[in-house]
Order: sequence, then C-alpha cells, then structure tokens
Amino acid sequence: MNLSTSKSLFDKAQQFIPGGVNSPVRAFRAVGGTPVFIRSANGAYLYDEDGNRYVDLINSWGPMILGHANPEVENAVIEAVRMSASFGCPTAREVEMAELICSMVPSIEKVRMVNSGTEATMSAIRLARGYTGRHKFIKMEGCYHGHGDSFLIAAGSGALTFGTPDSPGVTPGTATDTLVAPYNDIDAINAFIEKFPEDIAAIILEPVVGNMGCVPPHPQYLRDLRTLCDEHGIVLIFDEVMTGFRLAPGGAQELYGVQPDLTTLGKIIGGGLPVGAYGGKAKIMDFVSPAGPVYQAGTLSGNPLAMAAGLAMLKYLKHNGSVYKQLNETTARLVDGLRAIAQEQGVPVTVNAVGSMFTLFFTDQKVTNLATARTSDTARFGRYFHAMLREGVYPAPSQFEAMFISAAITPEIVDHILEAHRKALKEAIS
Ligand code: KE4
Repeated sequence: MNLSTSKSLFDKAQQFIPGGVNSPVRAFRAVGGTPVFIRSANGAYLYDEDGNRYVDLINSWGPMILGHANPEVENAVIEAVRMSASFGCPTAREVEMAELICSMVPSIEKVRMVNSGTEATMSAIRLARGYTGRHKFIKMEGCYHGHGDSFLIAAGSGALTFGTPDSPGVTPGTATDTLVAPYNDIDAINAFIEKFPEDIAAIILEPVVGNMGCVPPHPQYLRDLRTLCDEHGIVLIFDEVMTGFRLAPGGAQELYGVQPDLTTLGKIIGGGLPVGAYGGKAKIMDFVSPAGPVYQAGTLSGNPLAMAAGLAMLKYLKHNGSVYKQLNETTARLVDGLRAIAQEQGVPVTVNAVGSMFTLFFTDQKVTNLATARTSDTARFGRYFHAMLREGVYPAPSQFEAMFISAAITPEIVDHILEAHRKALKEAIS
C-alpha cells in the first residue's frame, strides 16, 4: 500500500504543527505508524493523498451521519457562501436553527450556538455555576467533554489515549472543583453529595459514552441521576455532542426517556462545519448574557455557512426518520458479524454498541466503565487497526474511541468490512 505522499506530508506538517496534526487523536500515536492524509471523501469512502480508498468508520468522529459530500448539505453551503461567509450580526438562519433544535430535543426550551463541543460544555458548566451559585461539578472517569481546563481531569478520548487524563497546565485550583466518579456508579455520586451537600452545581456526563470507547448506561443509571439532581438542586447536563441527533432525533435523552436540565451539542449539528450548542430549561438559559449575568460570546457563533450546513442536515434527519432504522440495522448486522468472526477464531473481544455507534474492545471483560475498558489489549488493537487499513477500512485510530456508521454504508460494504475484520483478526493475534 503506497503511503508515500502521506509520509512526506506528515514530515512537513511536523515542522509547522505540534505533532503534525490539529487534533491529537489524528496522529496515530495510539496505533503507531504514519497518519493517512485524506484528500477527499464521498458517501461511505475516504480517499487519501496516495489514491488509497477506505470505508470510513469514524465519519469525522460523528458529524457525517449521512455519508460524505451529502448533496443537500453541500448545496446549502454553496448557496450560503455566495451571500458572504460571515456578518457578525443576527440572521434568520440562527432563529430557524434554534427553533428546529427546540422542536427536536424536547428538554431544550432555549439554545445558544457556539463553535465547538468544547465551547458548549465549558459554557454549560459556567452557566450551571452561575445559576446555582455553587462551585463544584461531577464528571465521570473516561468521559471526554472537550479540552476545557476543568474537564481535563480523568478525561477520555485523546487524553486517555495518550495517558494524559490529567493534563499539565490545569491548576490545582481548577482541579479542586472537579469531582470525578466512575461511570455507571450511582453510589459514588451519592458519596460526593453527602460530602459536599450544598456545593455541587452540576453533574455532567455522556449519556452513552463514546470517549472511553462505547459504553452504555446501566438501565437505571440515568434515571437515578435525574432523581438525585432533583432532590439536591443540582443541574443535570447531558453531553450529547456525540449522541445528539445520532441515537435518535432527540438524542440519548429521547432513547432513554430521561430529560436533563441542560444539553450540550456538536458534531452532527454542524453538518461537518464547526458548530456547537448548549440549551435547556428557559429558566436556566435566561441566565446567559445578554439576557442574564453569565457571560459567553463568540465571533463566529451562528455563522451563516455553519447554520446552512446544520439546518440541511437536521432537517433531513427530522423529516426522514427512517434513516435511524437503517443506521441501527446496518450497525446491528455489522456488530453481530464482528462478534461471530471473533468467536470463530477464538479471539476474546467485547463489542459495545448503541444505535449507530460502537467499539470493538480487545478484552474478554464486559466493558461498563474506564477500569474495564482499560483491560483491553491496546497493542493488539494497533495491529488490528493497521491490518484493517491495509484491507481498505478506516477504523478509529485508538482503542478508546467510538466508531460511527453512516447512512452511506450498504450491506455490500458491511460484507467488505467483515471480510477485512476476518483477515485483520488473524494478523492482530499473530
Ligand atoms: P469538540 O471541541 O472537539 O468539537 O468537542 C469536544 C467533545 C465534547 N463532548 C463529547 C462527548 C465529545 O465526544 C467531544 C469530542 N469528541 C472527540 C472524539 N472522541 C473529537 C475528536 C478529536 O478530539 O479530534
């Protein structure tokens, strides 16, 4: 497989960009080797700078749920860009987007657009602190909420991959107010509430985790968190940057029937362009400037191009609900095949899946939290990853990430992925 152009680009990139990438997980540090530089993508496929084609199983880490170069999204952006890319003034598209989000996510009565998932979660925590007058918040080990200082404690995704779940540069002062509990452990939450009865502003979590690999909530977990937050005046925040509009039009909160006080969104909401958002109960959101005292701002928030792309994608998802059935059926068939082939070969794996997100863990343990996710054989995952790449399939370049199915993945492409998996497993265990 010729990767010469990617190699020379990576050499040059490292002269000008830290680690040669603009987001750490892209550097292949967790799996070794040279990152593949992508030139274009269409439908289910990525095309690299050397002309190699891959079935895309990350889909930009979630946003490309309809497949790459979706015509409706593309045309919406082309139309918008002809009217100039940005005004820094209020626009009709932002009103339409806000109304559409509120119609799709019932717990959201008001919503503020930002430019990334990180901005959304940072703002949501600040808002919860401003609304309650309390300082501390609880996050779960292995959950990733972006790179805001207060979240880089026991964080997931790249922070976990690189063993820097507690990043340098985050001060002890910041860390004091971040309480960390194991995912799926309601007793640990009770213990924190007993210890800090009046000083916990919020509990934030991924309602279905993607960032330690895919880990679903225990059946009662979300409901128990809702009850505890109601009892103790704590703001419950669902970080649905990954699960929003993916697991259902109304996200994980629709799937599990538990409504948070605030929701953070990203990825799919921008149709591939940089968009984040946070929203929830009007009585809380009205604390956000200029309606209220909690300051938050952004030059390109609600940007016309990003709104055009996001509106096109969300409207499609809202009016073509059958796409979720297709996504979930495709994922179920793939996941069943992954498990069956591993079993045939006697390779211990755990495959966790919810809707159209999943992770193949190289462990024989049930993966229900960070401790069990960490029993995975990451070296074996690295060998598997490169073997899949050679077979023309692009999985997540880290054991501790979720993978995402797009609507462009057909049954024939699932067959290709499973054939690649059959070969890659043999190489991974050799
Ligand atoms: P961004 O700031 O990267 O737009 O969003 C941060 C974020 C917040 N919350 C959740 C649940 C997320 O999954 C993310 C970002 N996800 C990672 C994928 N594990 C982004 C990939 C990357 O860091 O390059």
